[in-house]
Amino acid sequence: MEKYILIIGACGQIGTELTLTLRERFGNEHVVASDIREGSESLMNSGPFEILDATNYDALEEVLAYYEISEVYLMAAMLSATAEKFPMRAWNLNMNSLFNVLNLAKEKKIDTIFWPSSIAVFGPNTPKENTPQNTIMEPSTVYGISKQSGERWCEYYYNKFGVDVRSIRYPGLISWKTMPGGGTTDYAVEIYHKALNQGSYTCFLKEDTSLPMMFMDDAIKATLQLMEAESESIKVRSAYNLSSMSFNPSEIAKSIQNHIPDFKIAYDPDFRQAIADSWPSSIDDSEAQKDWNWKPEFDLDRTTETMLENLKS
Ligand code: AKB
Repeated sequence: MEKYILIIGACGQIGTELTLTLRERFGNEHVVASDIREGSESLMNSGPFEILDATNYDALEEVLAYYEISEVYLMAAMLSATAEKFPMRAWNLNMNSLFNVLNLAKEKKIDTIFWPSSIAVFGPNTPKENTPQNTIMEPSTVYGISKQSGERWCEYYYNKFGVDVRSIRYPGLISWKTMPGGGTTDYAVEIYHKALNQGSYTCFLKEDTSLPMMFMDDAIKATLQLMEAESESIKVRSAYNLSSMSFNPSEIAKSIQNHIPDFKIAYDPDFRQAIADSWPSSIDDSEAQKDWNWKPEFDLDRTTETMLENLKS
């Protein structure tokens, strides 16, 4: 049977690339993009689009019925830096949108859900290096608290109601098609834009702050691999650890200097430093490797090459 897919938050950093990839794979008409605002031309012109607020249960139910949707990717969220400024708005968006899709799946109006978690579920008491799948999780940020609660609810809906919900703890994501917005790892995208446009960048994190990161192509590949895996092989119903590389601002600057020798970086840490300090610096993703054969393809230098090449053109 042909399936119809809904992407919520389709105009964001992950949503845009996910929508375009799913449209290539399943056909444009089979992938409905939705967001609270319109997105890039390539997204708007390649298939159906709906203005949709994911916290509005009735509106969501209507879109599901109209397009006969069976699979939902809920990518709408307020990220770590913005969530610290608007805690209640972040909680409302991040939790109520999730409850809406979980409850609609419980009512059998959705078959499968993808919901993104984050390395932000970990906190200052979590082991920092090679952070295991199961460990101390005491997030100290608004965003992290919402993601950790979300993970608990996903696992609960799976165990209690058989809802087929799947999730990944994304690291910081690096992409050239759409800018990220409101995250702590956003510096690793901004730096490429500034390197090309201005030849210099002032980083809001300290030079030795190492964080787990991933190039977008790997993140999309992982997401589709998880969604295509047989239900029985998915042993983790909270969210999977996922890893490809870790680096700090001085290391990404050096990687850029291999292509733009005059590139200069300065450091002026702000409130985002405390968020970054509370997160792991590297992640153990052996469960994802074991359960659905996860293997990344992009390291820092390949990421730098691809980012500079695409942003230049
Ligand atoms: C953020 O920085 O808030 C996000 C994340 C790590 O989930 N990119």
